[in-house]
Amino acid sequence: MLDFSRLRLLIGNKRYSSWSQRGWLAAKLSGLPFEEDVLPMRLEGFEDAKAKGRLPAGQVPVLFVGDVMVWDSQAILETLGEREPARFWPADPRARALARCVVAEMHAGFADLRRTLPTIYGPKLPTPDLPGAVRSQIARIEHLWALCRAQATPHGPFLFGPFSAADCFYAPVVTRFDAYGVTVSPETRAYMDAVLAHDWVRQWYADAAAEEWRIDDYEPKP
Ligand SMILES: N[C@@H](CCC(=O)N[C@@H](CS)C(=O)NCC(=O)O)C(=O)O
Repeated sequence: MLDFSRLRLLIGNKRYSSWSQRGWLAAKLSGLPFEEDVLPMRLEGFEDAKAKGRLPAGQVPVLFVGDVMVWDSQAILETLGEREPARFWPADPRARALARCVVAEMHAGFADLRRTLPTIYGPKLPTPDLPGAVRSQIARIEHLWALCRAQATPHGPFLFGPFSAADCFYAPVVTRFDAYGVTVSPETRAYMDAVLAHDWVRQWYADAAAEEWRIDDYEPKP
């Protein structure tokens, strides 16, 4: 048995860490109380956590469920989702299979997009030149979101209706599209606006804005 009464989430800087945001949104979605430790990347606390074995893959996020370590965003989603399946996954088995596919595709893919539009929560940036591979990945994501919306319940504006596991994984894509002013369809924009207006996403931006750490390599170049 896992002790879900003792949850501690280790994450990176909210300004820069999209994988942390996925784990954190999953923790919020669980509805369970959790403690969060922000370990600023490239600074002593992060290195110290690595040295002490608290970041087994050298990366964030890591969720401690009691004394059990879960060290990857998708594993965190699955672990919390086992405890609260109705909050995480659609009730309909076809929609649920699709939700698992889109989460897995996000976790495993879209490397060109992630490289070309690096995560940053706060500034609005000019749209860079988008290579063909990135444009294809954006089109693929818009297609996936449309597939999900076609199977969504009427109970909400998110991928499957209410905010769920799939939204935890695509919120950091929404925020990227928004930060870099990526041109999208009106349906995509409506989904993005719903995500950006969600309380947890707004809280993430507010927390990111309050951070003082800056990593030059991750800041936009003039
Ligand atoms: N596959 C991992 C990826 C985690 C990841 O890349 N985390 C980045 C932050 S967003 C990290 O910890 N980087 C550590 C570093 O750059 O030192 C997951 O899904 O959790």
